[in-house]
Amino acid sequence: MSALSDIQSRIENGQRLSDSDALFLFEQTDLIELGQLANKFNQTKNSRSVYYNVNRHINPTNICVKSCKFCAFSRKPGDEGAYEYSLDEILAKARDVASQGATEVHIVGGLHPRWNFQSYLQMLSAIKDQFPQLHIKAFTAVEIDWLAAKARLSVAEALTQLKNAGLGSMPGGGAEIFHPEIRTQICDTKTDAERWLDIHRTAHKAGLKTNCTMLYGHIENYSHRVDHMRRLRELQDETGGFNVFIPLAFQPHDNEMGIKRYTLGVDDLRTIAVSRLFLDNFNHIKSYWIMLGPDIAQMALNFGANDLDGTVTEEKISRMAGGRSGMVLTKSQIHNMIRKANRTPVERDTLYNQIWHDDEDLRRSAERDEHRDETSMLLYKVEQGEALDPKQQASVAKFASIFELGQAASIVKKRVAKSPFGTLLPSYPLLNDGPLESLQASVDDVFSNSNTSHDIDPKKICFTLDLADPTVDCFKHDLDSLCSFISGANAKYPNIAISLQGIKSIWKLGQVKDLALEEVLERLSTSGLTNIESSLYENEEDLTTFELIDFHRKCHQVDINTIAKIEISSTYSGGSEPFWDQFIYKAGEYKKLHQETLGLLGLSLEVAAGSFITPLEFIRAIAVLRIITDNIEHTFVPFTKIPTLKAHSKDGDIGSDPALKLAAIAISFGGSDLGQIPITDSDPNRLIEELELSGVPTGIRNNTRGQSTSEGSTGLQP
Ligand code: V47
Ligand code: SF4
Repeated sequence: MSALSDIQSRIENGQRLSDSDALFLFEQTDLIELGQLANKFNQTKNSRSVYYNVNRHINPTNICVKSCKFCAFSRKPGDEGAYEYSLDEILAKARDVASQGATEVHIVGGLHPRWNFQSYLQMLSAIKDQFPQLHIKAFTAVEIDWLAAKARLSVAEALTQLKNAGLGSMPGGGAEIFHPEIRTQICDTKTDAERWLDIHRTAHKAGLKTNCTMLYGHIENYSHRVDHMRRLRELQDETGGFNVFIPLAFQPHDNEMGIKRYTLGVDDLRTIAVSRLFLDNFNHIKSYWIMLGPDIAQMALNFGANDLDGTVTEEKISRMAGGRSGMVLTKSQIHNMIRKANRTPVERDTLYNQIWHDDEDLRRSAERDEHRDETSMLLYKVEQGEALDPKQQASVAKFASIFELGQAASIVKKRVAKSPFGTLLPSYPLLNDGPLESLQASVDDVFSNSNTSHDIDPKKICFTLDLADPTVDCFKHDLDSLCSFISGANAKYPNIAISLQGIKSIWKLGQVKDLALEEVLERLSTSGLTNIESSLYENEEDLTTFELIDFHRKCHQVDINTIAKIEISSTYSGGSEPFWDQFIYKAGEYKKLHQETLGLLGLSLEVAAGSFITPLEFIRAIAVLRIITDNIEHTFVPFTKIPTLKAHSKDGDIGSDPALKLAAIAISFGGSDLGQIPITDSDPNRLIEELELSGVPTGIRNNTRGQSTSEGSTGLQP
């Protein structure tokens, strides 16, 4: 029995995981297998429900006597940016949120040197008096420790007084990483692990429920995370007082540790999944969208998390540390995220009592479950090499578990893609609206390496000429110049890879000269062109599927390979399903074309303009496409077109691009190629590093002359 199936059978028998099991899950388990286990375990506890609440965070002050090294939020009195709200300001925020139907205020802040215990009691009782409907979840164990010490009270006495003034429960902050090896390095003067746990023990004994957190993704390793979670599990065994566990993804701006990297998306999902399996005595695992970003937070709902926190207005702690999420999600945005993860939204209060759910959602969930046996059986057939008919394809697209889809897609990918890698292609966009000579000069520049902004072997670069790029003008109406540029470049640099992009534009090239498309393509082929792709700028919707397929067929007939774009669409209304039937039809047509011509290098998945497709649906579409087109080598997932939910990124920092978190996941679920990475405005090495750290072997596609074999997994060094 493999180590994983041993763990699986122990989980099924209700046995608890050991520290070494958890380490194994972190370090050695395939992402899909781990997710599947955690998802199943979560569903035994919470069925399909995903909880959220309507709340507001209030951070009354950022003035703090401590100087935790990871903290970008705190200021010393008088520092620029230091603030403290008056009681009236706090009440105004509470009023605002109460009027919007919130059920909770979440209050945490710095350890203010001058605020005394009485002022905290006053804050609680004023809020409770004016807004009795609000549950007050306030003050981390670190704040309680500080307040009690200042008031010369025992923790138990301080908690009793705070509870009497209106405290309803305690949030989970301040836990960071318990292990002294790490704690002494990141927050050495803060309440230590034993005391943090003891304060929560005391709160539980006083009848207060509390939450708990773990700050990960800085200098800790997996065994520190496991140690942290084991201590929480032990206390939960003792008291049962924890509501929920919340892994907090480290936000890397302005910290004293010199860390600049955001957590990896794959690591976020692993952490959620392992915590779900290891913390068997916790009912709830929170996918905190403020720190994960809404994209990963939504994915996490299939990896063991069953709570999205809340609508959260004005959260400053992660925001000041580079948190990329907008600070507010509306109720309907939260509903959409949950529904599009095939889950049922349930509004809860702080203590997880249900406030609202929709019977229609429950009905839809039950309907999905009814199809599960059928879709498992269908995907088993796919794994065995059988093709499904379109009706069966639609059934798996709509109802199969994302993990079974991903597993089947990975098996198909292994069978068809010549290399096991996730590949990408450094590209040099030829942007030129001047004379032909200057375009040739920019190719010369790259080959002579006089352009020093990259260190990539020019033979590995694909020169892209996108006829639909609005900034490129030179060849739009001039087939002769285009052909002479291509043949000139080929003569000078044998086997140079030129990718001509823009199907509608190539079509038009012929029309302005009254040439048949066949003739245009013949001339391009004769000049040495081997590769045509869809343009990222071009929306192909005014060409019919028949016309598009015919275009590709004609290219293949003159020995030009193509990459076709396939779009997944939906109406722009949150709850609606993607239009799977259309997608499946188009994918099937491309499959037939490739059977006939063998000319497709791959299909490139994109979201149609005006559609609302969430990352989970996009990942589903990757797997569906991989399964249907099981005769075509690549499923391209162009990195620059991965859809992300509304999220902010800090200017110019590729590390904060939410798509980076999704790239490795896309490859794990059947994508085989991340498309072209323009070396002029991003750094392909950064993406490769990200993928490799995520455990996805990655290579550069060797695209000289359109061949799509990839090589090596060692980045871009020649
Ligand atoms: O204790 C500080 C963390 C915590 C950073 O109980 C950082 O429902 C990431 O505890 N990157 C406060 N994290 C937030 C917190 C919390 C949040 C949401 C819900 C609940 C709950 C609790 O934030 C701190 C610290 O661990 N933190 N700086 C940072 N740069
Ligand atoms: Fe102060 Fe909390 Fe920041 Fe530490 S993490 S410096 S205790 S506000």
